[in-house]
Amino acid sequence: MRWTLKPKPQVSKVKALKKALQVDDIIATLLLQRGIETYEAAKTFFRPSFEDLHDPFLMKDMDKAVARIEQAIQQGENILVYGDYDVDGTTSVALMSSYLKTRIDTVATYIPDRYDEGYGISYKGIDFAHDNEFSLIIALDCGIKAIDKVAYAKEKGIDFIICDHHRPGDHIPDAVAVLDPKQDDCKYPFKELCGCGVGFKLISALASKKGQTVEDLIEYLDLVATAIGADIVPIVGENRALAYFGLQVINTKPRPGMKAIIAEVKKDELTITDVVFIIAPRINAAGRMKHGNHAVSLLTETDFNLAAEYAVDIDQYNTDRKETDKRITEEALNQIEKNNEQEGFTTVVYNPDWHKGVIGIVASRLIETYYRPTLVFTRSGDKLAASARSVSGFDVYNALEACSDHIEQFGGHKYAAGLTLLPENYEAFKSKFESVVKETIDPKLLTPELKVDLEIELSEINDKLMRILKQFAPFGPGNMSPTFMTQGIKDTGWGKCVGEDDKHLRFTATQAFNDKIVCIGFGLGNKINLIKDKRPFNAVYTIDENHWNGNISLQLKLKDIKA
Ligand SMILES: [Mn+2]
Repeated sequence: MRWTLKPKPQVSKVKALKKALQVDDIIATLLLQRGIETYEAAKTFFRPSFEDLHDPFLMKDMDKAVARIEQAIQQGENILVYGDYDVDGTTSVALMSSYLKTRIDTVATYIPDRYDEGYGISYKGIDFAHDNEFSLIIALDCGIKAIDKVAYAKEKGIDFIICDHHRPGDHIPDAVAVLDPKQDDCKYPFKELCGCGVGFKLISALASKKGQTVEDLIEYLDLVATAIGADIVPIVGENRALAYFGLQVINTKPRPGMKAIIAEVKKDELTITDVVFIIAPRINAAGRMKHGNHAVSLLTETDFNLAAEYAVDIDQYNTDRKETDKRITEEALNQIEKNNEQEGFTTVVYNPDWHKGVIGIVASRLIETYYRPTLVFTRSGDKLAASARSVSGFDVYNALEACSDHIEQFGGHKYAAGLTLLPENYEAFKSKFESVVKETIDPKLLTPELKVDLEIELSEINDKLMRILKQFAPFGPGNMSPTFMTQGIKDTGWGKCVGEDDKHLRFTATQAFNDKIVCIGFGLGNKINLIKDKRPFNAVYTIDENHWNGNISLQLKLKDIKA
């Protein structure tokens, strides 16, 4: 791993912030690195408030969206809430449909089938709407590129409202309203909402017309926080407040479906990391292994006993998903070896039989072995479909755009995208993608980077520091858990490998005479030689609390060590 120390802020700025906040160098530095320079900014950071949320009507087309929905409610129209099958999509649909049902009965939901219909708005979905006399479709977490489909719906007399956060193409669909803060001409002050976040802005706008405030919509924030975690959007600005209050809902008063998912988790307080690793994979498993409708049913169920039954099914889908992605990852790794493709700038693998629901997860797993932009293809009807994942700092969406001659359709973000192409174009695409990445990637991006906020001494670690660091949460992109580096650490002599296959490393570290602290290094068992014989080494870590037998002690969670 490549350790990079973040630049230190100007000394004068550190001094000023220390004085304004009455904090020490470490805290002032960490805050400045996160762009927090004043007392006011620090107050917003440490005390998230509903006042941090922007007026929803600053978003382009919000007034049109609200007017059209109010009209539908007044005239008793049938409204179809349509969303993607992943966590962001299904939470968005759960949020929008349950809010609308407080206003009107004639609301239904539609999640496309991942295999039969694929990503985004489908003709089948529009035909369903037409056959069942829906006159308004609200699309969430998809739709920004659905120009033909929105036109098709219009011919059939069906209006569209689009709530999306994916990057727009050159043209936008001819919908009644297109809410997507990533449009260049949308002046909304925060561009990094997830799809569910855009949906939340829409229900906030609708509620405000009824004299309600955001505080009246708190019950929906467990969904928004889950989508923020799952969609890996930056947890800064408005997302920080939404995630903060959403976690409070998850931890105190989650909706029955959410409560059913976390019933078995033995933890006092769930964090965004828990949302990402416990809640999100289960919700996602429905769309991957069965159908996204099951996730919506779970998240909108008001009866806990029924929700608990749904949760059992969802848990089974998740177990199936785990087995499937493990097997396919092994097959993909074998394919890379067999074809002698360990070198090069990209990983591109294909097998017609691979399960389409897990190819994105497999792409992420392959990056753990071969750290480079990765595409995993499978067959989808008479085309090939792929999930793309990238390495930190490299924009895979742009790379795909440069290969668009060989591609039928593509869409997504900087680090994750999807595409389809014709089987006869696969080889040409594969070599083009390799050459595009080779020409455009900065070679240093091909070694994983470990970003370090600050170098400190072990003697500077204490309960007071930990108390303040905890208030930096919720953590996520844009506000990662503070990561420190200390040089010249030694093991006190009892360091050992622990866990299955001696995978992990555990020892007590000391730097000077009295500063002893327990260290745990997950996956670092193979580095035991570095700490033997009390040789000095350097470590990168986060500071963590260890709860044991009612006692709380500090420990270092190691990310890497070097001689
Ligand atoms: Mn999304």
